[in-house]
Order: sequence, then structure tokens, then C-alpha cells
Amino acid sequence: MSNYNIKHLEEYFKVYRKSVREPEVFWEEIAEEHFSWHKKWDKVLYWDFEKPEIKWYEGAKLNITENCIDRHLRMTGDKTAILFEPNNPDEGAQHISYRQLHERVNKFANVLKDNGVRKGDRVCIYLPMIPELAVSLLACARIGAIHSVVFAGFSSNALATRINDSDCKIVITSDGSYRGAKTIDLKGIVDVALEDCPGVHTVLVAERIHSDIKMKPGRDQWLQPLLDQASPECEPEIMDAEDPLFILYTSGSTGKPKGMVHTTAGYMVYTAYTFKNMFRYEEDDVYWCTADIGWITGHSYIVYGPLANGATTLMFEGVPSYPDYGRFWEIVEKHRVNQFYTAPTAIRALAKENLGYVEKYDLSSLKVIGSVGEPINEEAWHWYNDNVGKKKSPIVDTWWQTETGGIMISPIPYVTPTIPTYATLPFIGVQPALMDEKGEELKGNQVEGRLCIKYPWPSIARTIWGNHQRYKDTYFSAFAKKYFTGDGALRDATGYYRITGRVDDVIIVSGHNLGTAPIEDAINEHNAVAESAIVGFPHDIKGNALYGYVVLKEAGAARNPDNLRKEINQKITERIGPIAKLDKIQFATGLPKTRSGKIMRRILRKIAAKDFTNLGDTSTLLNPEIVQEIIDNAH
Ligand code: 7RM
Repeated sequence: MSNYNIKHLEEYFKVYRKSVREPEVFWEEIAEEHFSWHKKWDKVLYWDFEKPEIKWYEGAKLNITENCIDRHLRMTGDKTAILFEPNNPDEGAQHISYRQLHERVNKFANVLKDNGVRKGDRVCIYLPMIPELAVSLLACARIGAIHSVVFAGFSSNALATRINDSDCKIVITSDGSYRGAKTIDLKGIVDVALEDCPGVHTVLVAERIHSDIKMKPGRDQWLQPLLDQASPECEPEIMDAEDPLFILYTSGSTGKPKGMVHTTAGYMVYTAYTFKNMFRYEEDDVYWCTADIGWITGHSYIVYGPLANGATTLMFEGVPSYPDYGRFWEIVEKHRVNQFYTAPTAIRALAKENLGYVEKYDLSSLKVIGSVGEPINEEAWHWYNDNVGKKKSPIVDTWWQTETGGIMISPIPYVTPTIPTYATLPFIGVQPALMDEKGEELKGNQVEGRLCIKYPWPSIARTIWGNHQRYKDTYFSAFAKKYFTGDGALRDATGYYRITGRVDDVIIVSGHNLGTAPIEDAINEHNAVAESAIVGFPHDIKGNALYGYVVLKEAGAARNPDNLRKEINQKITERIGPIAKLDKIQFATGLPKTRSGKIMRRILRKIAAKDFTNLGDTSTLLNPEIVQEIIDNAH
């Protein structure tokens, strides 16, 4: 037996040891017993972290949508697969059964085929959190097309970059989206993006807000009439285990976003297995992850992981503050939600509001509550534990990344004792290592270093789309034969892990990863700007906020500084999106630089955090005098 469902701490340790001693035996049993295959693998694992190259279940044949949909039809075809809760509560929820999902996915898949999409083609999806979003991912997977979802909060510029990088010929979008009391003109954003995307020949448009949009003849088509005419049968394309399933972009510390490539079999096995264990999902549970499907959390733990387990997964279109700050809890009560998975930034935002918004609702259905996206601070952890979990539902603080595909370090609820701010123990099959600056592994407990993983797990991203060298440089070069996460972590006396945060130039703002370089590029596009540097500083809701130091070409240009600040943020909104706007902008006559010309961000970070002591050795700077000027003008 494969221990698919871990129930005790001793069992966890036993299975963990097995997964480390005999990883291939272990992952073979999991794959064999819990999924359907057209053909089994020839080899469970091939790996080489130096090349790097990783293959799981090589030779196996499958289609992930058969595992996520078809195989549930006979026993639980009428069970709700997707429970859609719209932005406006008065619109009423939609229950989409597995049978209905099957039909909708097949029809959508046929529409894609009719529009020339073939196995291996890339399809860009730019949709709000409506059922078509989940359906479109699965429709791509049905026919072996590679989906590339772009979060619908990104700007036209960011969208165009992603469309072109993966050479998408087709874009799926909607007329617009609802966001609380506002609407957003998604189709307008797509239209602007496509001015720079000559390769796109087709745009399929879902109708959501019934706005008056322009349809470009020969390129744009309304989705619904095509779906109405499509056949509800679509034979799944039989895929190889290592065929790409999707591309998802994530920001790096430098350069353009990285298109992380996830493949089929390993991703399926790992997301399904982690979903089952991290949320202790049982037959009739209603599971809700508040993330957007535009991020990896939504891919793995709204769509693929839950559906592979035949779960009911709730999809929420709206925001936590609309119609009021009680919305999350109203939804939990209304649908008797059993597992609730959200981000620390949402917890902190809600903790600021009146407790009455939480107390008003019956949250007794909750069994497990989760956190993801950034370190959860102690205060937020306690608020969540006391007011949402009522000190009885364990908090699963799940650490993982776009690149890891699934949860890597996390408590298993009702199994692993939790401590605030600790992600606790590695999941089955995950072998973490903490490294010192010299590249030596820190053995034993009570150590702190850079977090690496020394052995492959099934859902590790296999490459960066179109740039394998960058994949190697970013993840496999800092430490020999190890995957480097970019995070720091400590291991306490009992072997528990606590993630301390990024050690590179990625800043996590409200749970969104932002690279400093693209933001600086956007600022530097402003005519008045000579150069700039972005750092993060602590913010009580967002976790981190952005602080920009901006050097102007002519000092006098800051005569109307507030206006200039607005223009700079406008540039950022255009190039990246509103999530990357700066909270503070300080104009400076120069930036502290090393003799080799590198900006000393360490100093700028301290100043932004109002920590003016211990700025470290500034004598090696090219321009040490600038530091005092920057301190004097700091906000
Ligand atoms: C799932 C996701 C990845 C980065 C990662 C960390 C940070 C995520 C936690 C966390 C502390 C956590 N993917 N991070 N979860 N830090 N505790 N539980 O967020 O690619 O968007 O971000 O997020 O820095 O490297 S992601």
C-alpha cells in the first residue's frame, strides 16, 4: 500500500524515510494506485542536476483531463466539481457537476481545434475568475495544447511580452471583468497588447460584463456561439508523461519574466498527492482556495490537484472587501466550506477591519485553514488561528514556488504539530538542504542558510521556455548539484523549517513576486529620470511595499514632485500593472554605488525601513557622501 493519505506523525516519518531511501519505488506506487494511465512508464525517474535534466515516468501515456474529469463520471458524475461564487453575491452561485464540466471542456476543446489549435501549440489565456477560465485550461490539456495563463491584472505590455515569448497564436479573454464595484476593460487591454503581437490570429471572447467592446473582424470571435455549436464529445489526446502541460511566467530578479514549463505526469501526481494530504480532503468536503488561477496556486490547488481527487473546488470571482469585509466568511458559511486556503496579505487586510465581520458568520464547517505566498507573521498567524480557525482548525503554512509546482514544506493537518511562522517539515519526497555562503551544506539542526533541494520531486519545472541556459543559471548554478530556491530558511532544534524570505532581488508585495529590474526599467523610461533603484520595506498589510529612489536628469525637474511621482507610477502601471506601483518615491541626486558600479541595495533597504543604524561599511562606496543626503530626505 502506498500511504496516499497520511494520518499520524509516525506514519509521516515512516513514509518520508521510504520516499528518501527508495524514491523510485515510492513514486511508482503512488502513480500506480491513484491515477489512470494508457500505458505505464518504462522508467520512474531520470535526473541530472548538472545538465540539468529531469524526467519522471518516462514512457508513460496519459491525459490529465481523464484523471481530473472522466474517471470520476461513473461514480460521482453529479457531484459538484466547480462551485462558482460570483463577484456580486446577488447573482447566485453556480454548481458545475463533473458531468457538466466534462461536456463544457469537450466543447471548448473542439472550439480550439476548429480554430486551428493542435497538440504542442501555445494558447494564451487572459481571463477573470469565471468558470471559462478553469474550463479553458482543461480544454487545452484535453487536446495537448500548452496553456499560458496570464493573470488578468497584468498590463497590455506585460501581456504582449508573455504572448510573444511563448509564441501564442490564439488568446482567450473576456469582454471585461468585475472587481468589487468596478469593472475592468480586459478586451481593451488585449487589443492594445495585440498591436505588438503579429503572431496572434485568433481571439476568443467570453461575455461577462456585457460591455460595448470592439471586435476586430477576422480575428475576434464571441466564444458562446461557438461553444453552442460544438460537439460535446472530444477524445482526449494521448500525451507522453513529459509533454509540456503549461507555461506560467514568474518574475526573476533580472531580465524578462521566466516562462516556467511544467510537464504532465509528474505534475499531476504531485499536485494530487499534496492536495489530498495538505488539506485532508474527504469525499463530501467543499474546498476553497482564494488565489487567482493566474498564479501557480490556482493552477495546482484550484484546478488540477482538487479535480484529480474528485473534489468540489470553489472558484471566487470577487475581492475580500466587496460588498463588505465579511465576504470571505459569508461564503464560508453559505457553502459550508471545509478547507480554506488564502494568503497572509489577505489575512492582514481583514485583521485590520472590525472583528464583527468575522464573528457574524458561522465558520464551524472549517476543518483546515491554509496560508501561502509569503512568510506569515506571528500576529497574522494568531489572528487567523483565533478568529477563523477558532483554535481548532490547524493552519497549514505551505511553502512552495511557481517552479516547484506543488507544496514542498508544510504541516500535514492533524498530523504535524504547528508553530506560528514555521512551515514545519518537508513533504514526502522533498529533501531540503541549507547552504552557507561558501557553498557547504549546513548539517544538523539550529542552522540558517540558503534553501536548496537536493533531489528531484515529480512536479519540478523542467525548463524555462526558450531558454534552458537561464534555467540552469538561475536554479542549478549557485550550489553544485542542487536546486536553489532563492529563499533563506532556518532549521530549528527539532528540525522544523522557517522560511526567512527572499535572498535575491525579488520582492513579494501582497503575495505577488516582483523583480526589481523590470520596475526600474519602467521608471527609467520617464523622460525626466536618469536612474532608479527599488527596494522593499515592511508594510503592515502588504508584507512588503515598494520604495523607489529616483535620480533625475536635471534636479530642477522635481519642481512639482507629486506630479512626477504620479507620472512614474503611471509608467509602472502601463508597463507592468498596478500591483507594482511604488508606495514611496524619494528623489535623490545619486545612488550609493560600489566601485564596480553596483547599487548598494543593502543600504537603501535599511533607509527605507527607517533603520539608520548599522549601515555597514560604506567606505568602499564610490560616493559615500550620498548616504547622508538620502537619509536626510528619507520619508
Ligand atoms: C506558491 C507561491 C514563491 C515565493 C517563495 C517564497 C514565497 C511562498 C511561502 C513563502 C514563506 C510560505 N509561488 N513563499 N509561500 N514564504 N512562507 N508559506 O507563492 O512563485 O508566486 O512565489 O513566495 O519566497 O520563493 S510564487
